[in-house]
Amino acid sequence: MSVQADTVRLVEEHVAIEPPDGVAVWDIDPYGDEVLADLPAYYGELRARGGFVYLSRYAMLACGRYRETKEVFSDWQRFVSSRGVGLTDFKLQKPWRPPSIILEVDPPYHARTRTVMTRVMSPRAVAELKQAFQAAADTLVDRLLSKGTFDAVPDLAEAYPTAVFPQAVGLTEIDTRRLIDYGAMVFNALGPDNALRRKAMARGPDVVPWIMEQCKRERLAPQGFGADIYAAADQGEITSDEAGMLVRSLLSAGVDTTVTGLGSAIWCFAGNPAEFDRLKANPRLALPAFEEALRLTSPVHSFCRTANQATEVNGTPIPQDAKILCVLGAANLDPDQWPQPDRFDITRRPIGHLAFGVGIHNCVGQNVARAEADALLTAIARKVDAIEFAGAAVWRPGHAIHALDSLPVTFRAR
Ligand code: OVM
Repeated sequence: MSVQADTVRLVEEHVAIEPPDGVAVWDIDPYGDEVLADLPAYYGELRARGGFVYLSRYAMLACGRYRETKEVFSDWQRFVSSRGVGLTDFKLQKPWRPPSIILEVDPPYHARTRTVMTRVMSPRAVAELKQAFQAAADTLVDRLLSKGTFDAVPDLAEAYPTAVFPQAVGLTEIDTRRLIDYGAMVFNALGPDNALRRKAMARGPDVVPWIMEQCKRERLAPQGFGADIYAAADQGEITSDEAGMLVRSLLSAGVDTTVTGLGSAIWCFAGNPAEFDRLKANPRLALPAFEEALRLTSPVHSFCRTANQATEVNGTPIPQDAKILCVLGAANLDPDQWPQPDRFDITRRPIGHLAFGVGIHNCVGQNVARAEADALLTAIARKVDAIEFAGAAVWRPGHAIHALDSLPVTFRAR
């Protein structure tokens, strides 16, 4: 009886579709504790069931094979973002916050905001931050070496991006906890209204007003991504309200994601000491190693799209209005795309991985993320002789983020 009531409530937030012909029906909850506790196992089962599966609990589709996931993500005309990239269809239900004006919009409007953000975080703009990023990485790694054993989630993965990214944005008040908790809200809000989402959202009254305040022009330093965004408003490219919303996007997408990617990269090296030896022998592998860690661990494991028309993908009919859960983490481990997909190989150079997405909405901050990873992994390659597990790594359930909760490690000095 409660199952029935629950099912009805869950599909209220988007259009309930019928299972298309030939698509396997799967009665799991992809946002349930068991699935989120072991994502790689779920990825394999999802791919094995077909190019698409019908999730009966949510009356929606999911895909996890590389080919289909890439096709859905690549076509913004058929698979729109303006109806939300989580479970909620913004056509049917009001989102929890005003929609992002870059992520949750379609062309032609999207091009206006995207152009500004692409320029603000261009390779040239990011190159100017390299020295500061490297100095902060060197300092942090020295501090961690003097500790020896530490939890790499708070002490490294959270500590590094929160030491460099808020400064790069130009925040004048830095509150690590609120920045991280806002990310948890934004990403967990993409899933259903379950205990996990409610726990993240409970931080809202404290965190949201603080975030919105930091997006104001008068709060931002005269130099940084924030100031550069407001300069675009001065040029008449966007309005100053839009500038504030784009700063909000930086704070939504720029912290949790990099925290997660860097923590997972350390996990990859702790579990693959021979690959760490290769990095030490050639610190220029820092960036290719980070790409491979992204492919292997997919910090953003899933995002949705909504079919704006009836269509077909690789022979599967897709009904109009279908929500599609695109499981990027599964596509990044698809054995039809990646030889020995579960192997961490820092010279693989995994071109085409979907960890930054693909298509017009692909990560606009990826140059910043890579610069952070390059600085940190280069410092580690130069200064650390060995990375060893000092306890069990624990993963944290997330509706869209696949992150470590705890990673006890020991750094041995070179
Ligand atoms: C945003 C944004 C962008 C990318 C990811 C994200 C859901 C949010 O513009 O607010 O996380």
